[in-house]
Amino acid sequence: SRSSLSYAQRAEEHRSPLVKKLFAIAERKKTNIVLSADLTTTNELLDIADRLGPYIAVLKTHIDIVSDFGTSTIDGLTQLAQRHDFLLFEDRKFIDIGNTVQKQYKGGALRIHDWAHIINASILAGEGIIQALDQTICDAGVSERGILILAEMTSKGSLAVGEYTRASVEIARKYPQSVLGFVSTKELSSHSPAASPNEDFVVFTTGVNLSSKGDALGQQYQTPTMAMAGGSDFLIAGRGIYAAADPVTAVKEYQKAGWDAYQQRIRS
Ligand code: 5IU
Repeated sequence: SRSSLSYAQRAEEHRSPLVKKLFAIAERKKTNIVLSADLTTTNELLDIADRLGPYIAVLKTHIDIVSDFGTSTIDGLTQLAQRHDFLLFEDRKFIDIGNTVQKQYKGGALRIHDWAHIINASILAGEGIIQALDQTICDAGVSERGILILAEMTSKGSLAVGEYTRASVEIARKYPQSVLGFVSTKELSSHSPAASPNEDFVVFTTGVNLSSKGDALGQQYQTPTMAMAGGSDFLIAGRGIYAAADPVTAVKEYQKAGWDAYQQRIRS
């Protein structure tokens, strides 16, 4: 099955240039870690991106929490992404009607389409939101842009389950040009009857922590090993890394745990 293939094998077969690039980065740097860099000033964000950049495949931002956001934030992130060979993922969680999300994505104060390789969106509003974002991506003609559908969430009592999660997979299948895969706790699609043999969605998993089981506000964690065994491809970790006493040591631990679990999976 898909989860026993290496990133290199999947890169070869994949139709998306962005996914090819992502898998190539993972192989080059031997990392499947996505740093959730939830820092609130440009200096802190760029400093952590510079120090941890060598050990991660993707940097995930919440750009609207950066209090002094501006051109230097975007320019800095873009330069660091090039220097350290990682992609940028803006965790904006688009959720409005198609017409509105196009404006939020393409222009606005945050100019997300200009700099973020990856964005994510919820299908609460129906398929139109994905159609709208897909249209923006296809019209812009920039090949390195893609969407992850939020098929599940890690917070306690999440309503993104069951039929909702199944609908996420069905909608994803209709937009192969722009939908790369899912944010979910586990692999979702390969067992479903409609899966075509060469379908290969990428699974990003949040709520990954080596030492904590959750936080006081409903976050629920699994370990890198559990997530990779469940078919995750990229592990998203925030406080477990950036809030550690020594973030560089922490990111190396997560990198090793994620890579060991990946190698074990492709061997079995
Ligand atoms: N995030 C989740 N759970 C989800 C989704 C996104 O935690 O289901 I979708 C985000 C929130 C935060 C990061 O930016 O991932 C997790 O951070 P910690 O590793 O610090 O909990």
